Amino acid sequence: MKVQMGVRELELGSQYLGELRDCNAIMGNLDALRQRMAEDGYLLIRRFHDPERVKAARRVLLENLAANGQIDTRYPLDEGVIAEGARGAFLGGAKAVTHTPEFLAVVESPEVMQFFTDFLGAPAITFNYKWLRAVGKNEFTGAHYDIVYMGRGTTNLYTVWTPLGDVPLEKGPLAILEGSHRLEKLKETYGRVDVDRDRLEGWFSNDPVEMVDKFGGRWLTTEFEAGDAIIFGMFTMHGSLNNVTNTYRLSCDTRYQRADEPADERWIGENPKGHEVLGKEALESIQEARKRWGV
Ligand SMILES: O=C(O)CCC(=O)C(=O)O
Repeated sequence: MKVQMGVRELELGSQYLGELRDCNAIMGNLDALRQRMAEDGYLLIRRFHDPERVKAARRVLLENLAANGQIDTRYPLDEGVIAEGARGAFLGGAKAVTHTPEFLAVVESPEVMQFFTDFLGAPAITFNYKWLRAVGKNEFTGAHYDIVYMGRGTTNLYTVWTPLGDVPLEKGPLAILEGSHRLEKLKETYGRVDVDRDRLEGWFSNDPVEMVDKFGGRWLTTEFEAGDAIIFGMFTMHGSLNNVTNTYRLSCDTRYQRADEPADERWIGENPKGHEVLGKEALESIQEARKRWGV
């Protein structure tokens, strides 16, 4: 099967694209989970969340998109069909959606918080700011490390990527570059960036083939169902396949860390201030920076 990722078409099962493996068989074994995270740079957990709660959060988001004229109302709302001429929406920090009981019941559920308290070995907190995405047709996320967006506190910080509904390959699920959390030169260069301080765009590449040819490994992805989630660290290179459908790919990404470690001040508190520069000013192109770093 062929899929689109950034500027390339890739064949699933080729040297460029394989399948993520889930860790459900070792759930409950903390040592094994920590070892798996160290080895793979991610944990794919099927039914991490209650699927019914995910569906309720999905509905809240779809109602918000419909109220903004972004849904084609000739189809059932749950299908999330994109209105003529509408594009994707980034609703990061939009508390009217991200702080509804339905949404918080997924990303701040007692089960999720307990998972991180156990995994991290101390009481866990989550950033107040939540990243929420309705990805439109032919849209995708370029390859990046999350540290460049949220590296002012502890690096012992984890992302949970939660699809809000089923995300088959054609809807543009998340993809991870195998072994990228061990690429020391990349971590020492690109991995030291703070997009706001350095006024640098955050995506490292739109070209998944270039990344594999240069750094090795394969891109790994899978079909997600409502309730599934993938957890990864700050130095795991990831992006998404392209959404090639007429329906939105809905997902959120949220962050978790130990309460007793410093947190990036842009993302916590009652009204997190968010990025200082990204999205507000022209930034240096990553191509220039990559030449300087030699990566
Ligand atoms: O959902 C996406 O397209 C990107 C998500 C992402 O970059 C993240 O979870 O850190």
